[in-house]
Amino acid sequence: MKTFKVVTLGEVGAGKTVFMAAMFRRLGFERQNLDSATYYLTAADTERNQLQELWATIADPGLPWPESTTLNRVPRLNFTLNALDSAGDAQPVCMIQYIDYSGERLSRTGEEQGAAGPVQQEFRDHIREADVLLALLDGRRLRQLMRKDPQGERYLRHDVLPTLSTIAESRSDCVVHFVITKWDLLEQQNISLDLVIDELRKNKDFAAVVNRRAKRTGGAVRIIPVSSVGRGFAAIQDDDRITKVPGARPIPWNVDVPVVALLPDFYSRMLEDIRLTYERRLPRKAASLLLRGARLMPFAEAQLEEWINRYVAGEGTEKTLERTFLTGLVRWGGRRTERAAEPRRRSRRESRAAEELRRACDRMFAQIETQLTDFEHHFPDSKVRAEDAWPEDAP
Ligand SMILES: Nc1nc2c(ncn2[C@@H]2O[C@H](COP(=O)(O)OP(=O)(O)OP(=O)(O)O)[C@@H](O)[C@H]2O)c(=O)[nH]1
Ligand SMILES: [Mg+2]
Repeated sequence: MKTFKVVTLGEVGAGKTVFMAAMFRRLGFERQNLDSATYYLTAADTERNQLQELWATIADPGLPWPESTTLNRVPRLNFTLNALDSAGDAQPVCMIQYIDYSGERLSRTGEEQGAAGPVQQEFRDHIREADVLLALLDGRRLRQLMRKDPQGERYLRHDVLPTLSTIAESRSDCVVHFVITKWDLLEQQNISLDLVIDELRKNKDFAAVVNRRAKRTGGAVRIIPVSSVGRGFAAIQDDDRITKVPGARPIPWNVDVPVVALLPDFYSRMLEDIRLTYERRLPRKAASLLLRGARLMPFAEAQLEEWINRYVAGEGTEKTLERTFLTGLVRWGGRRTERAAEPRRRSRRESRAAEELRRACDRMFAQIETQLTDFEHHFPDSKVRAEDAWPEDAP
């Protein structure tokens, strides 16, 4: 089964672990019990129980927040993305692996890193293999930035640098999602995402990383505001501590968006890979039309299918199903770009299992499309398009 590898980045206290628990709460248990759901996440028993326990601790206003992740503990969470078939049964579609490193791992200096040897090497390997980097930006610090507090300015100038350099060192075609955590604290101050993005754009280092990646991935860079606990669950004290509000209940907000955006962004990246591979073989004009999406989609789709057949080499049911999923993703991605429905092509050779999976995937893709369109409608600036370069010569 196709496994998407996601590594979370962000300094100590950015909100990585709490986000992971909230995301699984929303897309796992809650979604499983939602009548309209066409997909949900599952995890192996031990991981599921650990995450549920973690969420129970977070959600209880009488208990302290969970501890910071220790340097050498590397929680690895393997989720299965399931699409529901016509009988309402789960069909495993792909795996999403999250690796939640301690924020300390990012900010260590040379000598200290040497002391932590093998894990640091493993961290580097994971970064190189990642399909998606989930870079969490601390909403509490960005709130300070927006209030012109020097600590907030220092955060963007200094504390975010290890995250940005790690992104710069990753594979150039890796999808990057910046997630602004603790959005409840920014919302309280009526700070909008556009204003925060304006501030981020002014930072030269940030702009350089964003531009390069957006160009190379065909626009698979996003800035997503989330709150793992939602409005009114936490309060910020004068001494900067975040406390829980007695009697409040957490309602995670937008925590599903980074997962929902993963599939279309992986598609953009595939398309860009194909474009680069075939660019030399195509007349220049055709290549530039392909880059702009639209008219050459049927051509791009054929190339993508060919690419998938090479990418998922081998025979057997497992491989056929993996190809079915990726081909479904390509068709859907193509429709997203074209903004027009395509007639369904049926193959006589298609097995019953593949047909069932294809239909289940189609329903899942349609729902993901609605969710993402809704999000993009509310936050049009959250997606950094390949052609929207951020100014890099700002002071
Ligand atoms: N207001 C608010 N506070 C949050 C939210 N998420 C996390 N926090 C606060 O941020 C603290 C740190 O969150 P963690 O998820 O443990 O941070 P981390 O990024 O995993 O940090 P390390 O494990 O040290 O790398 C929590 O203890 C909470 O106080 C949120 O959505 N809203
Ligand atoms: Mg942590």
